[in-house]
Amino acid sequence: MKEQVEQIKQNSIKEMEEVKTIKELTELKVKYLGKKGELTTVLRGMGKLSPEERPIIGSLVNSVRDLLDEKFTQKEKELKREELNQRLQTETIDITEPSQKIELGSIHPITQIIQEVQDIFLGMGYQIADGPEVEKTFYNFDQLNTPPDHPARDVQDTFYINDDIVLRSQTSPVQARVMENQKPPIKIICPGAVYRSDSVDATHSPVFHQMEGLVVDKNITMTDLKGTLEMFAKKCLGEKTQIRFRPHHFPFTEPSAEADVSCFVCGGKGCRVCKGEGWIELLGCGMVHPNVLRNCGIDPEIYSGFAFGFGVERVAMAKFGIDDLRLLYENDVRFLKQF
Ligand code: 2NM
Repeated sequence: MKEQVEQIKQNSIKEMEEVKTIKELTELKVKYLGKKGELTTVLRGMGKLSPEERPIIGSLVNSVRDLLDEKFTQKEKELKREELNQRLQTETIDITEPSQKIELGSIHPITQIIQEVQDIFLGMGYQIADGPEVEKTFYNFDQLNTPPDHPARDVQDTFYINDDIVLRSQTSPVQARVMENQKPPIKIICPGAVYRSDSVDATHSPVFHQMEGLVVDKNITMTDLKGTLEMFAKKCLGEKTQIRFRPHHFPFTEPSAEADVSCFVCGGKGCRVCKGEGWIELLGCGMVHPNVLRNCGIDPEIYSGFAFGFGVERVAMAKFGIDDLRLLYENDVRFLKQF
């Protein structure tokens, strides 16, 4: 029996040396040390031995098993290290390979117009101001000389959070806040989202974008307003563009006007874009109402100012020849790719 155990030891060590994979090694371990393995079988047969032989063979089997256990563990470590080396050899990452192409999008037409208008006014020394879209009714209306019974304050037209808070219906509350906090001279433009309770159609959306401008200083007159807006129209729509002013009414300006520009597509002859008119309505404007200045802590006896505002979507639609406002919000790549 002693020889049998020796033999098992020799054989298993020899076979272990030839093993190439973890799987083969596991199989070999079962063959010798498993429940029905060769060494276990020897232990089972010990009953036939004499009481003198039993402890000798027993301790021999145990020592062989310990040895084999250790050798199996060691071999397993070796095989794992080899497998890792193999993988490092074959699976190296080639950092010179071109990376996956990331498709670049384009700047949204609304953002393009905002950036373009910003550039023009930054070039004329204006600063960009912004403020909350969820605004106090006080700044959206009262400060802007829009009394409580004014139709613009109707719940039909404005989104009220409660009596004191609205979704701003214009960006002018930003300007009221600047006038409260800054001493003239003030030269700012305020781009941003505004909210009105309108149903969606080809020319209306409950959310759209406005760009408003404000200048307050000593001796600001209507001439400054007209010169500034003419300059803006030419830079934005082309040097040949003409501008005309029609009287209008806004609560926050006096006098007030609307300005049209000669059609930049047909030059005034009449076409699809200007609907045969030769002129396109561009913006609203006026001299800041003395009440507004006073409300915001500016003395109208010393200072005067002009303001203007227009819808960014309308300008984008005219400039890019887009005939339905809804296209601007659908984020259809086939549409956005065209600009
Ligand atoms: C417009 C038209 C006319 C305007 C007025 C003011 C302020 F704050 F000075 F009173 N901000 N914006 C204004 C004037 C806006 O948008 C069509």
